[in-house]
Amino acid sequence: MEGTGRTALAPGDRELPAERLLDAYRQMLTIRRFEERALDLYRAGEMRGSTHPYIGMEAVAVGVCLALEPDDYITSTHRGHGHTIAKGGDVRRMMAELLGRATGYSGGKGGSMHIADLDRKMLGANGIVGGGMGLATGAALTAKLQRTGAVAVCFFGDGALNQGILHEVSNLAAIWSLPVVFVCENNQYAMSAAAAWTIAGGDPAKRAAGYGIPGLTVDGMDVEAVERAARDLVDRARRGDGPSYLIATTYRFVGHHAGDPLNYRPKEEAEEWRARDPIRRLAERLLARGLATAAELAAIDSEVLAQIDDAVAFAKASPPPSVAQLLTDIYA
Ligand SMILES: Cc1ncc(C[n+]2csc(CCOP(=O)(O)OP(=O)(O)O)c2C)c(N)n1
Ligand SMILES: [Mg+2]
Repeated sequence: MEGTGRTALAPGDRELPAERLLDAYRQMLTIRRFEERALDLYRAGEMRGSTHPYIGMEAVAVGVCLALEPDDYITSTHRGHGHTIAKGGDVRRMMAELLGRATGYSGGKGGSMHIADLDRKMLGANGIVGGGMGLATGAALTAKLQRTGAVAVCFFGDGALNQGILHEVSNLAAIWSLPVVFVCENNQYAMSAAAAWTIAGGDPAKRAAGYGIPGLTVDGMDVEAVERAARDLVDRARRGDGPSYLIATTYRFVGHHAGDPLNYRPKEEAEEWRARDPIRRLAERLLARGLATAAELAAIDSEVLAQIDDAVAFAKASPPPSVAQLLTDIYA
């Protein structure tokens, strides 16, 4: 797998068992419904601070996390809800954090971009573009020195591809052969800047060659393809063969953040990507392969909606942080 290239596997190779695919479907739907509800709450004025929805990109977080073990680390971005849910995070505590309640992941004082779940080795969303890169590489160094066998995955966006720290960590991870996979979610835009205007050298996977590590590009709208590509790279890292790049080609169906007027990209482009909706695509495959019935998928949808309702009710019933908590957990 040295050098760069596209994932060579044909669909149908190394298929996941039905129950894991159904789990993937449920998780992607949980992310979608969580984000839709967060947008509703924002528009209703019930949420202070903005949020960056992961709608459209669900197959990336879920596909990669399907290839991970519970003790593997992930680092996240400002668009972190999908990563947290895919790593097994608690939607009640997430929703409580968004609504500024004391039961939230950061005691209700951090909001959307300050959600971490150390028990699940989810090392945190991050408001700093590229901010997870050093953390993931450090976690990989820890795993290597302590010989735990864990792998770290660093999720980041196409905008973060051009942050200087990526060069530093790629070089360090390569010379020390660290177990880290750098997963770029290339959703074509960094805020309103199109990736095509900002990324030099064309295919970003080729950049991996500069460090002598593999760089793959995968269809980020296909959860099975993402899982297969991620598994190859994660297994390789776990064997001690070092870091790699995975560039997942994807799209956010909605604005950069909840208040984005979305006036910078063609409607037709968005429609083309919507036609590749990763959740509908998996549903169609499950039905076509006889792995689920329409009624079973509808039941999952209802269960997911009930879970989100429950999370909102939990959050709304929780108190805001108390005055006594005002000066706890802060560093400045
Ligand atoms: C170091 C830094 N620079 C700039 C910003 C402002 N900012 C927030 S999100 C964003 C775009 C990030 O784009 P990308 O990495 O492609 O992720 P996406 O939003 O598309 O998921 C920018 C420039 C920031 N938060 N941190
Ligand atoms: Mg982007």
